[in-house]
Amino acid sequence: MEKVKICELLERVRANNPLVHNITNVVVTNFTANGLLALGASPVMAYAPEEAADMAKIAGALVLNIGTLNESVVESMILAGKSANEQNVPVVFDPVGAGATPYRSAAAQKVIREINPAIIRGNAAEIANIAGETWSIKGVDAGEGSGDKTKLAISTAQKLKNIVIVTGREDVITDGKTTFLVHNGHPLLTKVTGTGCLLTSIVGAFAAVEKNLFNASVAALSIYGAAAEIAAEKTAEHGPGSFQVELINQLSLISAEQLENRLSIEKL
Ligand code: ATP
Ligand code: TZP
Ligand code: MG
Ligand code: MG
Repeated sequence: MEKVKICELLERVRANNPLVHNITNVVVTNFTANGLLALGASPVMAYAPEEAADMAKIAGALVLNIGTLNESVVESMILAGKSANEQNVPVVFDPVGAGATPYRSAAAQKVIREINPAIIRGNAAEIANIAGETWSIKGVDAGEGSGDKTKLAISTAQKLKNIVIVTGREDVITDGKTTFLVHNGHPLLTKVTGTGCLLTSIVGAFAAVEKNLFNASVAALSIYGAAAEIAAEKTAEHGPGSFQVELINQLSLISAEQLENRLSIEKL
């Protein structure tokens, strides 16, 4: 994928200000809304079963995240997801902590079974769990594991017939046939909670403006990683708190020129 295309998609998000409906977790709600606003998208969080379907059908994308799930949230996800599927609104799913408890794993399976997420984004342990493979997990954080993340992503995409994104030091994006690695990013992203969740919602923002969901995903991950690199450089003398704020700043400020110099993507 050309760097110029990635820059063009960022401009499109900023110009179109797409509505992104998030049913997400209580830890990351504010951070996610501010990150989407900084990027140029328009976030809305709507959880009530009474309105979830109506909100999903007017959104540019629906993002489902099971970070702090309960029965009501799962019910809303299914209602919103079915509505989005009917209206061809792309659904992005973040199976936070799948594999950590049986309840979480079952909820992730239910979402995948009853609705059709176009894109699934998680750490290696979460993706392994939804694919029925084993990987160590501690709460919502991926264990190091010993498997091959690229093979895991490709086999999961082939099995589920959608785009699979496995993040970590390198990010893998695959539809089961074509696979890209994104090398952008910074270790400080692992020291701020919700950076994975925000990334999933940012994938939603790009999916809202680009029909080619594979290109939308590559753009989202590489821009996010590049913004994190700049934020880490600007706050090098400080800690994760300053980095979190600067990441929001850079999502808003990052320019096409900066992206040209930083983007590090690889087609396998
Ligand atoms: P976990 O809870 O296991 O941290 P997560 O859902 O928060 O998972 P991550 O895999 O941490 O998601 O991915 C979030 C962002 O952090 C991605 O942009 C990813 O590229 C980046 N990232 C994660 N680990 C590193 C690392 N060691 N170096 C650089 N970037 C990283
Ligand atoms: N507990 C439940 S959801 C959540 C925590 C700490 C946030 C996880 O965020 P991320 O982006 O997966 O690190
Ligand atoms: Mg994390
Ligand atoms: Mg996560």
